[in-house]
Amino acid sequence: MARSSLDEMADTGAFNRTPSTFRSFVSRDPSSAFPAESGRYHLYISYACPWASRCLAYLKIKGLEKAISFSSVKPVWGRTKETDEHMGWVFPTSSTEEPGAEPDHLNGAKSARGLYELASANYTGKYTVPILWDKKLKTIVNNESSEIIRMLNAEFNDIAENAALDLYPVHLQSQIDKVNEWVYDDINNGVYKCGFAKKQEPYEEAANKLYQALDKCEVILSKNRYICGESLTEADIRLFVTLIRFDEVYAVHFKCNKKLLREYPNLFNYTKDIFQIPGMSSTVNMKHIKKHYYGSHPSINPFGIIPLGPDTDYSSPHDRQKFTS
Ligand SMILES: N[C@@H](CCC(=O)N[C@@H](CS)C(=O)NCC(=O)O)C(=O)O
Repeated sequence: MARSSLDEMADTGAFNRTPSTFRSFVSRDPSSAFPAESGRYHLYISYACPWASRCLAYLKIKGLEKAISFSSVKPVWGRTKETDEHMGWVFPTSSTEEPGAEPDHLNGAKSARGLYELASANYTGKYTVPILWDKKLKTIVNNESSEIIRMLNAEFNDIAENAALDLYPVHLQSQIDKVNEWVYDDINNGVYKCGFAKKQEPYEEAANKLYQALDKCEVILSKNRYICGESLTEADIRLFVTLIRFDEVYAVHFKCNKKLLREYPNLFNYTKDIFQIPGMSSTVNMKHIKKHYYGSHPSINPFGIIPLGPDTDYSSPHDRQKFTS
C-alpha cells in the first residue's frame, strides 16, 4: 500500500523515518553514469519541505540555476491516484493555479508518485521530495537531500557560477559530520518526532532532546558566527531550514513551544544572517510552508486552520557581523 511519513509509527507511538531509496551520484567525471552536464538534471522540490529546501539553497548559493532547472509541487498534499486513498505531493494543472508551483512540464506527471513510477515499476517506498531527476535517462538519480547537497557542492564546479564556495571543506569535514549528526537527530528530525508522536512519552523525550540541542546551538553561536566556526558550512544550511520554520510552524503544529526561536538571541540573529545570504530568501516561501504543514496533516490539525502569526521579518537587521569585524 502507498505510504507517507504519517504512517511511519512504531508501536511505542514514536516517529521512525525510513531511509531514501535512489542513491546514485552525479559525478564531475564525464565518463560516469551521471556526469555533471549543464541542462541535464532537474530538481523537483516542495518549498514547504525542509529537506528539499536545503537542496534549493545549494542550487542558489552555488550559482547553479542556469545549469540545473527546478520546480515546486503544490504545498498541500492531495490524492495522488483515483484508485487509492494515498495523499502526497501533486503538481498544479496550470502555472497560475498555485503561485510558486509549476505543472510537470518535463514528464507530465500529476504527482511525485507519478515520477517514482516512471523511474521504477516496482518501487514500494514513500514518494518524497527532493527528487534529482535525470532528463536524459528519464529517471531519478537520487532522492536523499543530504547526498544531493554534497553533489551540488562539489561535482558541478565546472559549471557553477560560484564554484569557489566550498561548504564541506576537507579541514572541517569531521566537525561538520559531528554537528550534522546531533542537529539531524535532535533538531531537523527532532521536530518531526515531537509533532508525529502518538504518545506522551516519546513526545517528551523528543522535546527534551530538541531543547537541549537548541540550547547547545545558542551557546556555540554566542561564540562563533556559524555553527562550525567562522565560516559558513553545510551544517549551517542544514540547521537553517528547520530554524526558519520553527516559530511559524513547529512551535504550534508540532508542539515545540517550550521556547520560541525569537527568545534565543543568538539563534534568532543567526537565522536572519543566513536568510540574508544572497539567494537564500528566495528559497523560503512561507505561504507554501504554512499551507503545507497546517493543511496536510489532518490527524494533527483536522480543520486545517492556519495560524496568523507570528509573521517574523527575517530580513530585519541582525548583529552577527560582530564576529567578523
Ligand atoms: N531523507 C529524505 C527525506 C525527505 C522527506 O521526508 N520529504 C518529505 C517532505 S518534508 C516528503 O516528501 N514526504 C512525503 C511523504 O511522506 O509521503 C531527504 O532528506 O531527502
